Amino acid sequence: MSSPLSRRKLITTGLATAAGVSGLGVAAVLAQRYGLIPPDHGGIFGAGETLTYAGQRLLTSHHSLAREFNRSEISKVAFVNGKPPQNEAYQRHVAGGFADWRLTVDGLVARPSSFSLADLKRFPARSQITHQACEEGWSFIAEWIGVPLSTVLNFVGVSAQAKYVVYYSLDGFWWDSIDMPDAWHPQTFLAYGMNGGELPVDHGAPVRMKVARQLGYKSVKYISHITFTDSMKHIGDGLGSPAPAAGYSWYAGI
Ligand SMILES: Nc1nc2c(c(=O)[nH]1)N[C@H]1C(S)=C(S)[C@@H](COP(=O)(O)O)O[C@H]1N2
Ligand SMILES: [Mo]
Repeated sequence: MSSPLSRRKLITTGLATAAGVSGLGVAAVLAQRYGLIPPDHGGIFGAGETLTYAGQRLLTSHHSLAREFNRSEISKVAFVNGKPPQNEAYQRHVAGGFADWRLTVDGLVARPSSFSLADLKRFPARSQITHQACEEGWSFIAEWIGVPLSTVLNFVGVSAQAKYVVYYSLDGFWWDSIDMPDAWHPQTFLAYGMNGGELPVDHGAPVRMKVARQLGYKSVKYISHITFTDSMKHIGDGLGSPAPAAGYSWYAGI
């Protein structure tokens, strides 16, 4: 077995060669060998997306943490992107304090489940004070309180075949997906609290995904359904997220 260092060097050289000398096709071959093809690998930017994603996954630890801050560093103003769901169902949830809201978890799991907000709050709570950055250029630091997605993964018994977690907003429009390393990552949360209080409606009440190591658009608000799959082919347009169609990457690591 080669040492991690030489393997890393080999991979670095391989990726550099792929990018610079022999064209991006080699990167795809390398990524294919390691099973690191992102869902948005097609099209004119696809080779670049594959290079970024495979490079990240091969060269950086799956467990490296996003920086955490002190309470005194929490931003005075937390920006908001997008509007709460405009449908009547959501208005009813808000009026009823989310008592009837449920999070459905299905797909490649041993125990498909449905959680109320109270169910989620019975799991051990965790918090993180991290930076949220939007692709539009603004960012803020906030405290997010919730249950690590890994806790739910263990509870539902996610299958070894699962490659992606797909999550949907109850606005019926926003959705996204992440790979299993980010799903198991200790800073990937189902967040139901913010800055010491309940998660505000503007920030995704009752529950949002919080993916600390990727851009804000991966942190979908108003989550109501999570599913596990081994392929993105038949989900949405097959690209893993609405982001690629809008010119952004599926893998938005920061
Ligand atoms: N359901 C839903 N989720 C969403 C959005 C949205 O408009 N609707 N905006 C996304 C984008 S682009 C960003 S940057 C963050 C912003 O989160 P915030 O409004 O809590 O700052 O949420 C993401 N999740
Ligand atoms: Mo964003």
